[in-house]
Amino acid sequence: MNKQPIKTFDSSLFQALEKERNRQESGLEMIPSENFVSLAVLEALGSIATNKYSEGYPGKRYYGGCEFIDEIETLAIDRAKQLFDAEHVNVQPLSGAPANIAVYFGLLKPGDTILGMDLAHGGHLTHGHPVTHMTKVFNFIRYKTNEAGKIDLDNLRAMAIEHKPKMILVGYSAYSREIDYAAVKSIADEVGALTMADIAHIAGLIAGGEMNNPVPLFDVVTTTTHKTLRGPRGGMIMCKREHAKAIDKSVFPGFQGGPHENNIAAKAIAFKEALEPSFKEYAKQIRKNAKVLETEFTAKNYRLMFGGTDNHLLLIDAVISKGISGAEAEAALDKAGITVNKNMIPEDTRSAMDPSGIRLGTPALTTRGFKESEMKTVAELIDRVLNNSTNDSVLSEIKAEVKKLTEQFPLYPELA
Ligand code: DSN
Repeated sequence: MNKQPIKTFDSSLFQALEKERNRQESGLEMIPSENFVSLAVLEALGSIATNKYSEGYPGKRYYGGCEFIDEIETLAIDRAKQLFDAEHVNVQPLSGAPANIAVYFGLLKPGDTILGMDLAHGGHLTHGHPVTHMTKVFNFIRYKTNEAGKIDLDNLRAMAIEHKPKMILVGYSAYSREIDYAAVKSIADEVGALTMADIAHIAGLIAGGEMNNPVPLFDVVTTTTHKTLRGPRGGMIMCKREHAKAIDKSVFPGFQGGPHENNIAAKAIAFKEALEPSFKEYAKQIRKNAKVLETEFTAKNYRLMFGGTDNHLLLIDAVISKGISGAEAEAALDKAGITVNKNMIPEDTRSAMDPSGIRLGTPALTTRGFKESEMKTVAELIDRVLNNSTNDSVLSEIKAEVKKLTEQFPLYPELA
């Protein structure tokens, strides 16, 4: 077995990792689905739990030697149940897309209709975008936000009555408003549909008590664990007891093989962190920081989709706001050390690779320690970038300012 650390064993990989560490340390990370995990989460990810095969579930494995792996997985499950008030939890999904696919196959039959939100209106690829394989198996009908940027519940009800879905799916990737789960549940009950929420983006805000929790109400709720929840890259399914067997069978053996137990160990750590009182403060601050951006960009006459934000993210029309495309805005911000992603906006007339919008969020900067005053500075920096998107010397100057700002909030001094 190799006994050398990465640094001496593989200088090519070491240098690439160091460059990425420096990028994370010296830039403003504003992709709303990204975050920075604790050293304990990193430690669990790099632990010996990666060595073990453990197909099955705690107490019912297909391999020997799983008694301690069972302890690890049970800790993750119990903590997730406590965090979200869940009846049943499966922590094995490798990420959000596999979690969603496992739910579709676990609770539905091929050909069944699913009512999900359109991608350009804030939905997710796995909620029925035609480029995904799942649309060959299930009949996805996609609803949209209205002109006011809200989910029109009357229209959702009319669509549910017309299409008779077996499942109504809420929970979004670029939608910035709260969701009325009770109203959706009542529409689903009226047409005999199951309810599913994909809370990947807002799981940390729900765990921190900052947003409505669909888990006690809905049939099934999926999430990733690496966004606002601030855990390792991975997925999770929470459901009512009556669906537990179908969901577990669908994840394994239906869809996946051996679970990644190092990852599940890291989920257990992240859930313990999310149960600490300080996590509530973090969740509150994420929203306060997003509100500062909303206020600052509104004052600068930006076009904010959905009229602003209730959560951690903003979707901005870069074309109307600044006369440049989302891709141009993303590229200019990148040159200045500010990372966001280009994004479609509702009724976008441009393509997915060169859409009209940019999506930005506050979780990673909040983890870093940014509060309201720093967010005001961040809004100023972004505005200057977008006003000078083709002026490389101004963008370099801003990059230097970004670096100075980040130096006041070191991320992983222990790893330097
Ligand atoms: N890629 C994630 C996001 O950025 O929202 C969703 O899968």
